[in-house]
Amino acid sequence: MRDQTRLRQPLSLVIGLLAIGVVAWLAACRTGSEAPTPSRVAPGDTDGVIAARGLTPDDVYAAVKTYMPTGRKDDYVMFASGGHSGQVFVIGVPSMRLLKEIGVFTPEPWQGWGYSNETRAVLDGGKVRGKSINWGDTHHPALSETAGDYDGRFLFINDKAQSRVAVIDLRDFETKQILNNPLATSDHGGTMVTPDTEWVIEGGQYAAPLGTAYASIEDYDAEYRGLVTFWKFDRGAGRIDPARSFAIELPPYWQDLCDAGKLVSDGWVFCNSFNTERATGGIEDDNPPFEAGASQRDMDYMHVIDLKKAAQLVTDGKAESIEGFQVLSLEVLNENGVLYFLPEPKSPHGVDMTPDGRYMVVSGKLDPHVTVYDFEKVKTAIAAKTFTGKDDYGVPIIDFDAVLEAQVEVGLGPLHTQFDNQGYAYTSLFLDSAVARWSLGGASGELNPEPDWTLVQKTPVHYNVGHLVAAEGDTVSPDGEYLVALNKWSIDRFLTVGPLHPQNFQLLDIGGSGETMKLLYDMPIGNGEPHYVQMIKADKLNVWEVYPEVGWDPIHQKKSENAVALGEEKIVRDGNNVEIFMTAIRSHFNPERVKIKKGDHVVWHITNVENAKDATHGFALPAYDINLSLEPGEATTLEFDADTDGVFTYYCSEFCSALHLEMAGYFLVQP
Ligand code: RUQ
Ligand code: CUA
Repeated sequence: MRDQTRLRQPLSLVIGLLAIGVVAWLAACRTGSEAPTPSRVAPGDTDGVIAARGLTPDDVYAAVKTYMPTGRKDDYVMFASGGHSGQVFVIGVPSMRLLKEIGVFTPEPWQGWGYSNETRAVLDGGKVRGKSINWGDTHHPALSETAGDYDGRFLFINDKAQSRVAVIDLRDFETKQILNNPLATSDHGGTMVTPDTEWVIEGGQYAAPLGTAYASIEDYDAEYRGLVTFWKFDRGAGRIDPARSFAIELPPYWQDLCDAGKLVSDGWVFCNSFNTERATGGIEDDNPPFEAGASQRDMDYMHVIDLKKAAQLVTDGKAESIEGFQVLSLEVLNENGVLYFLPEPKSPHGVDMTPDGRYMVVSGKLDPHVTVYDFEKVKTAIAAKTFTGKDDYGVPIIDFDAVLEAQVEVGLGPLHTQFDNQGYAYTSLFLDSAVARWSLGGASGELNPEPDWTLVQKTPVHYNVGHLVAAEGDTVSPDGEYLVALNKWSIDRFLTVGPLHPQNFQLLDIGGSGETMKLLYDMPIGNGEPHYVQMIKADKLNVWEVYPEVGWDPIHQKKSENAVALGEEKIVRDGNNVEIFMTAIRSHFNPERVKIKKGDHVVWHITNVENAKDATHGFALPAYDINLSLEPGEATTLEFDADTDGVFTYYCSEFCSALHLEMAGYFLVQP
């Protein structure tokens, strides 16, 4: 019986294949007169492909504009926040290829981020009240600047969820420092930098008692406070210095995005706020929900901050200490004329300085205009005390009409604005799902052939655009050329990958004065929700391809004290402490056998002694939750208690050579 079945199978297979063949042949006959399917276009027949795929001239233009022949490199690099992945994405423009994900707030095993002593120490810098937090909600990356222009040296990023900031060194694209703001539970308007990166700005978000102490929500007005923090950046050390950093106490509004002044407005900082209604929620107690309670007033307050004066007050010892952090109280701010409020319509979100530093552009989420303020007029109003009164916390309110330059009707749900090199601004319209291009007027309008402060054009994007970015579009010298719309979700744009949809980055061509913006590329982001992106000319980056010296400690950017040289491999036991000195080289670890006893404390130093570009090794150790990435020249240390006995094989987790599978060893833990 069994044999017969086996014989019958090939026969039925042949009959089946014949049947499929006949059907296919019939189908081919029927479609013979129609356009050829792509697979039947001869290789090299470009016109045939265009016809077969039904591409329009615009499609072909977009393809030609973004395609990178193999080996050719992108003109621009985007640094995108990774949203609630806690990381940063590095993307080439115009190809929109993902080049790297940088581990920041979230352990990232493939790059060994959070598994070695060195990287764990960086993550531990972001402990919140003694507790390790293994994720973040990154929002606003900020490239370091010199004289208001990107200098390609550092990148900063915030964690909205835990009020933290991180410093990334752009020589090796690795995170070097994470700090928790001890005063706040959340932030949003960070990170932004001042024109020479002396200060990294962290704008607040949800008001709470300073120092994260407890206070009843019934005591909101008296006990809850807003906050903007100025972290002092030490460029030489490549670190923020918390001891020289300070915050300013603010009324319990919800501070949002900030931008630093530049050129004529250098030394000043402008931050939006919403919920100046001081709604405290509580629908369960018949209070209006936040969304209604926080949107009642027609105007909220831009916070106009004299940062130079504030820093001087801190130097003069006028700050108090809360949770060990320097804070200038509202009283000190008011006594010394550091803080002013500027009415801004309506539930504002983005505030963006024009490239010449002359005008602040504000978008009110519930107002179809962008509102443009003249900084010179603001200075005059402050000097002449052209105020309409004070808020409940004693902060002077500048007369709106005295400083207003223009309002441009751009469309529904304006959020963020960037600039190009032709005198245009670009504002994202969340509700319209469009990008508005409008011309700058006033003193900024010189470059511009169009009339002042006028909407020029709107281009639909797909869809719900949040931030947008133009090439170097928030610096003193924007490049124009490319713009990317950061759209929330991507319904109908890509193959469905389940109910959690990717986000969509859309690349637009904005080169050419006054011409129509053209859509060039859709890029799905299948990881977190990137909020903001900055785009830098690629040739401004000076990135190492291998570490400068074998035995390098990337966290401290110098040769490691724990570097292990070839020939110096050893295992040293001192009581229950076992210290392993290991090298990695194609294609072996040395030693290949590590024998210890259960209960030993293990300190394991590994140095990748190769410095060829293609010689990264991994180090995977099962059951102990360890994976390292040892880039060429890198030295690292890991430490753990051997609390599990057994036989464990460590191996190299990067395919480094033909004999990569042989790059392994035995970790023998005796009971
Ligand atoms: S936000 S979509 Cu976190 Cu910058 Cu405006
Ligand atoms: Cu080293 Cu694989």
